[in-house]
Amino acid sequence: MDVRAAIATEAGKPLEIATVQLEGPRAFEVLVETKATGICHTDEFTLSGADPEGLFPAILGHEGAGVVVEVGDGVTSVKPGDHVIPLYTPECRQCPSCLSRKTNLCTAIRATQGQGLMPDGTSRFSLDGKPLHHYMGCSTFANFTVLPEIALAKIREDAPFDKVCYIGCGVTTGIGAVINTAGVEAGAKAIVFGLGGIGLNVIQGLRLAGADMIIGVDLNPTKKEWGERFGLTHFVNPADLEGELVPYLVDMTKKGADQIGGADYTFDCTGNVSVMRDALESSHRGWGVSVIIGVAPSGAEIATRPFQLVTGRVWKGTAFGGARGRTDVPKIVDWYMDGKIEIDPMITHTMPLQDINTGFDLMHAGESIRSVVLY
Ligand code: NAD
Ligand code: AHE
Ligand code: ZN
Repeated sequence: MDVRAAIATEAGKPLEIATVQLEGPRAFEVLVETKATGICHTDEFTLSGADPEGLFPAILGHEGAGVVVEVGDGVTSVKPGDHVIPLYTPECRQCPSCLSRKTNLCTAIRATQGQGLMPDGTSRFSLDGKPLHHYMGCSTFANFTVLPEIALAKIREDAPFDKVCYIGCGVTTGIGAVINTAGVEAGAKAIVFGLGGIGLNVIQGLRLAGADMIIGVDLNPTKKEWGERFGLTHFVNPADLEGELVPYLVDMTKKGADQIGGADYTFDCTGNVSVMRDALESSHRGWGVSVIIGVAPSGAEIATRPFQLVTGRVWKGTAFGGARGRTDVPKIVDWYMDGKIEIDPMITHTMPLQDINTGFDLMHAGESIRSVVLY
């Protein structure tokens, strides 16, 4: 069938809107009509050429919501008409990783997903007979897409696509990093570096967990007000400081008898490796946990003095907030529908597919939190 898509033709070039061909679903695959998709910084990361796994030409997009149109042989968990959120971290419930109960990183189809292919090693998308790569197993920058059954979370039908698409990445990543990865307890002190589409969700996750002190760090001064809308208690712009950032943050967290200072939990939501170091080193001696969420460019490496870890700080990372998508995503949709978490104010811009490059421009300019493409 013919579908409308935004094609990443090569690194650093704007997406090209075109009609491309999409084959129907094969066994254990599902054809989905995409109704809405967010634009995440990771789409920009891959489009920029910084992603070591980046492939071109490809149809990017991994933060969508839509409706099942057709299912392939053997599909049992969804049927035409079901509302779904595509999962870049699938949940097969059978692979060693899923069975371990220690990680959400299902390995059932990771190898082919990283090659921009469906699990049978082929692509469903093509243009003039030449294959186009899938992206993160989702390719939501097309009005129809094909996914493996294990990469779809079935959600309630009254949830609005234009809002819950954000649960496909940003919301789940931010809130999940707090709840699943860090395990933040009530009364904790936390620092969030980078208050964008992910960092604001970390902040609302911290509020949900009952954190007492939530410090936000961002170079963009407009992010102070943004953070405060979701529970930020203090804001620091490193550009306004005369001295070093880490001692300044450690000082802020000193309280009463605890004159060592440092946050119980810190989160990197920038993808900048020197920020990751600051995040680790501003966590508390003896027990601080620092969670890396941001993705860093090809070749980048993190560094710190081993002494930072010897003295009890823990460096962790998280993908998709540690969430098991088919199990957890429908619950997060319920949290949104029940008013436990906010999404609407973070969706600052919407646009038709035709204008998707404007969404990337707004991100570069620091003007959007989330842009959502409506089909
Ligand atoms: P965004 O562009 O919306 O926000 C980034 C924020 O970081 C901006 O507010 C920016 O001003 C701030 N920032 C940049 N450099 C900074 C610095 N040196 N110090 C302080 N603040 C700085 O991006 P986003 O969508 O929120 O994504 C954030 C990161 O998380 C990206 O690297 C993205 O690829 C990654 N990500 C990871 C996962 C995961 O599963 N691990 C999921 C989604 C996104
Ligand atoms: N391909 C990159 C890494 C990109 C990355 O870390 N992706 C995250 C999701 S970011 C969503 O916005 C992820 O889930 N990683 C785990 C996985 O299996 O891909 C690189 O550096 O190679
Ligand atoms: Zn994302």
